[in-house]
Amino acid sequence: MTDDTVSRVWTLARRPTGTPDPDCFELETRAVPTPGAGEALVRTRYLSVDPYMRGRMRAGESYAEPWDVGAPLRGGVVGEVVEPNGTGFAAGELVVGNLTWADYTAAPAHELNRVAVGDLPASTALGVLGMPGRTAYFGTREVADPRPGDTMVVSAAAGAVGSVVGQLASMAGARVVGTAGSEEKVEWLSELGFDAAVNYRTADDYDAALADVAPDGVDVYFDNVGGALTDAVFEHLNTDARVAVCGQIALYNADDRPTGPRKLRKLIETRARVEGFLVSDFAPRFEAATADLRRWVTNGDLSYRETVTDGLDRAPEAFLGLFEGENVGKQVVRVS
Ligand code: NAP
Ligand code: FER
Repeated sequence: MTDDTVSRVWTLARRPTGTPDPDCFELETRAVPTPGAGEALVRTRYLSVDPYMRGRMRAGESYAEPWDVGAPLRGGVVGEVVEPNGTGFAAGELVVGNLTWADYTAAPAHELNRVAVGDLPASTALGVLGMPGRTAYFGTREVADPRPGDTMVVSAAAGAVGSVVGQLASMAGARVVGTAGSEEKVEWLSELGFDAAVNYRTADDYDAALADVAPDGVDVYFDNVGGALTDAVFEHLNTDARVAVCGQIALYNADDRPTGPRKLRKLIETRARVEGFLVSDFAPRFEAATADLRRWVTNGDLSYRETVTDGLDRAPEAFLGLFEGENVGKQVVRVS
């Protein structure tokens, strides 16, 4: 049982250089916040940890506002309204919002949405029915655009975004190849209906591994990873290939942009189109995307997994594990 008069809250102790470690985080005990006018008090059930948060640890990130040193960390939270305070929510109602890494957050009504997961677990509002699911939905359908007969490669394919991308690309009729960092993940990808999968950690030659799983070349690449793996995929792009740049997690801990042989010449030869995107670009259509995803999960067309770490005290550990590939599917922290 947690004490209901105090709220544990994680703050940023210092900005990291290179790979962050647990010393970057500090767990403080504060009074439970008093909601102001128009604010509800929310008790955290699940907290999301996501790769983009590495950008928030850095000063001056472009699309993710930096966290301030000494201030509470923020992130996706599913929680229970304990004091509605005139916001229109009911006590006990489950809401989702960008709240704090804490037991309790006071938040204005416009920053909270009712959890709309139907009969599915509330945690899915942070995963397959949340930001990562929507990233997969729009990134696949609007940016990558796989078509019947295409070969599509998905990197970090056993993660929250990648696992959904691969299944949506299969639904669109593409032949789907995933890359992931363990045998357990490769096996799961085959259960999800991926046509082939590569364990990039044990492949000593990415080029040969790709030639093996994509002998007719790559028509679509959904990139979550960047770095050497992406360099290798570029060499296999077909004429008129599409590359959706979703994430570059292999580079998030690098203080300097790594340089090396550049692969852009391949884009001239193939007339490939490379397009970055942010899930937030599609915000006006989030509700429709969530409704589609929920229907597909409910009727069995879309599978998902979650890696649940127990306890707010372990949130930094769960976050740092993303960079070691410790999660299968969506990584969440169960707080209460
Ligand atoms: P995730 O895939 O569930 O977790 C991250 C995974 O990345 C790990 O499990 C690990 O799996 C892999 N990884 C970590 N370090 C790596 C490295 N050095 N080289 C290769 N693989 C590495 O995370 P997610 O939330 O679904 O996010 C996936 C990507 O999408 C991230 O790059 C994220 O920034 C991006 N994203 C973008 C948007 C957008 O709007 N553009 C929105 C959400 C997420 P392995 O075991 O396979 O290594
Ligand atoms: C958002 C736009 C992008 C967002 C997350 C991202 C939480 C993630 C980007 C990345 O992981 O690279 O509005 O909301």
